[in-house]
Amino acid sequence: KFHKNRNVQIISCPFSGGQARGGVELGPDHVLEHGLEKQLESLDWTIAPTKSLSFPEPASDPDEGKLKRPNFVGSSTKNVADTVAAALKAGTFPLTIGGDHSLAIGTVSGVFSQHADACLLWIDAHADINTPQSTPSGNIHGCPVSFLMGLAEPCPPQFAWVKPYLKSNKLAYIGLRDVDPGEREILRKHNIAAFSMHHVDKYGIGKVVELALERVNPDGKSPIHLSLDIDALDPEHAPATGTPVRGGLSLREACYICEALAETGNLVAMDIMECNPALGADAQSVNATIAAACSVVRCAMGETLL
Ligand code: 6HN
Ligand code: MN
Ligand code: MN
Ligand code: MN
Repeated sequence: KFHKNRNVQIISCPFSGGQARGGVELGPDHVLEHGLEKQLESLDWTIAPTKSLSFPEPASDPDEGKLKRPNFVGSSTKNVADTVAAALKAGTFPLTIGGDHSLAIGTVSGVFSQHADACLLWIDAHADINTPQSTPSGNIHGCPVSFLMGLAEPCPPQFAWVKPYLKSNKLAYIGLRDVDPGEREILRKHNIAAFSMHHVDKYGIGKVVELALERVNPDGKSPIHLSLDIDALDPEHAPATGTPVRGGLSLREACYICEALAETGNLVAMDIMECNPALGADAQSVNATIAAACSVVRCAMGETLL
């Protein structure tokens, strides 16, 4: 058994305030209705009663510069941070189901508050590292990493609680293929380990994970947080998501990443984000997306390790 800790705390986060497309708040219920809890139980995990967070909308939420719904995202992610931190303190593995990827401001803050030496693997078509200045859309799900690194200067007041825990040498990306010009500059300036689909093709997924871990966890001792945006997968496998980009990871490549991280024995938390059951052409594409999300989670939780 690669996971020493086999107590999981599922945290359901029906939140869509970090972007404009309705429906992503339905993601957690669909994933749970797909039977994820039972599936994890059959992998020998003890399941704490699932925590379902609710996210009250503020009465007023004017834009903060370009940022949309800053009050809503700021207060919601603080709630998530506290919940993830409490789950770790209780000795459980926080598995957070989104909801949009702005939630990771909370999940990563919660993990680093308990594991200052952690590293972060961000599996996504996008880098989500826009600053309040560089964001082309104003959607905060495109910005979480910049807040976590303290790159937002000045920091919007709604995110003043976010500590800049994340250092550039503790972050690696896999799956990138839609990176904005301002984001490219940031990745380069901070020398962040960024493995795009080009690298996956060039080296193969096995080597890419090895290279990524060498960069962020050279001594193999850091706790690992995996934040997985379902749009990292090719839309063939995960069409029901808000910002799909063609040319993505195969289902097996995504599963491989999760397995390889599980295999380290150092995985302490996971996010599965951006499933939007209101999108996708038909019921079958929604079902495929939810099934893919459950698959990658099971792989991270040790399903395919013997
Ligand atoms: N996600 N880079 C674009 C933006 O609006 O900043 C897209 C972000 C997508 C965010 O996939 O979690
Ligand atoms: Mn994405
Ligand atoms: Mn784009
Ligand atoms: Mn994302």
